[in-house]
Amino acid sequence: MSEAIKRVVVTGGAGHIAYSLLFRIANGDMLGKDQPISLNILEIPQAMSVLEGVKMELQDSAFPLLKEVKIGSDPIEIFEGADYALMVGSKPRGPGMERSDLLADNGKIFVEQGKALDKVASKEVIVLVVGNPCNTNCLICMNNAPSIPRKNFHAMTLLDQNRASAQLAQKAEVDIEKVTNVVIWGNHSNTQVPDFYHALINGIEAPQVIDDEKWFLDSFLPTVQTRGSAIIKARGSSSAASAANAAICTMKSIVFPTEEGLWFSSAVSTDQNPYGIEKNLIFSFPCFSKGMGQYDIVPGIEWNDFLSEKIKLSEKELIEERNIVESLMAFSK
Ligand code: NAX
Repeated sequence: MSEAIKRVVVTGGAGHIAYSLLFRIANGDMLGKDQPISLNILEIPQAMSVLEGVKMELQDSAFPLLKEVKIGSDPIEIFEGADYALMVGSKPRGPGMERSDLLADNGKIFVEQGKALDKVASKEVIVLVVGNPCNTNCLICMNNAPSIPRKNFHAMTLLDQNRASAQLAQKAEVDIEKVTNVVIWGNHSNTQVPDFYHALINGIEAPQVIDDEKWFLDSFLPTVQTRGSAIIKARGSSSAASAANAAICTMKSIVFPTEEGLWFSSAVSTDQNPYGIEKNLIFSFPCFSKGMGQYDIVPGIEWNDFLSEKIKLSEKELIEERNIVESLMAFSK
């Protein structure tokens, strides 16, 4: 028997990440090769002509799983019946723009889109926010969609996890699959904490395999934390294909069960977190999925003094971001 069609929303459909993302979703890389889908793609009116071109290319790819492509600039129309929403669209930081201006500007997008999800999406919709500052955008979106379970909101930190895994694999000269259990704690920003202490290489803790503390502190950490800027410097625009890949891997990790003993990083609601992080934030933790979007934060990972101190700094940054956008949310502290 064929599966019912799932409705996948992608915002920012004329942008760089979407151009890598849409074709892979349509090919079945995200929800599986037996899951027919329809794509609902949102853009601002000024970018609709580009999006028309993307739609034509999606049609010309003749993907067997792609049953319908709908494009538009009205979130209410595009989010109707959404089962999965990948929120990529946002404004880039312009010249002379402060981080607080970016937070406020993009925050407004996530007020409108959160309300639209609340009104017309499936009540089981799984939402992944990619557009930056993704943790706080996701917090705004979640707080403007009170009829959707707060657990269904994620912000993307799996690209950071993949970047960290790649650094470890290169240093240890092992295949990338031999690196597991990397956690990104906190914010998707320079304060993120890529946890090498609990990362495993061939099942052994990374510091036992790479006996070089100086490398971890002086090379590994800053490389992962500033990888986004390094890519902008090298290619003149920000990570796109690797970000699209991480978005697909994140949704897959949420939708399909996690292998016993493994975990994936995702920034999720702190409402019931086992690490004492302040409530009403979107914070990256190790997560374990039981399938169909049902996941838990993996408890019991011990923090040494170094991790504790860094994780608290990232929490502080997220509280500061929340303070800036407080007026965009109707939630009680
Ligand atoms: P682009 O500028 O190429 O594309 C963004 C698109 O969003 C544009 O086409 C724009 O018209 C559209 N857009 C703006 N406002 C919109 C709205 N209200 N509704 C719908 N669409 C809207 O950026 P791209 O390289 O695709 O990056 C998209 C976002 O991902 C950026 O915010 C970027 O910072 C963020 N990233 C997040 C990453 C993460 O790991 N979480 C990594 C990659 C990337 O930096």
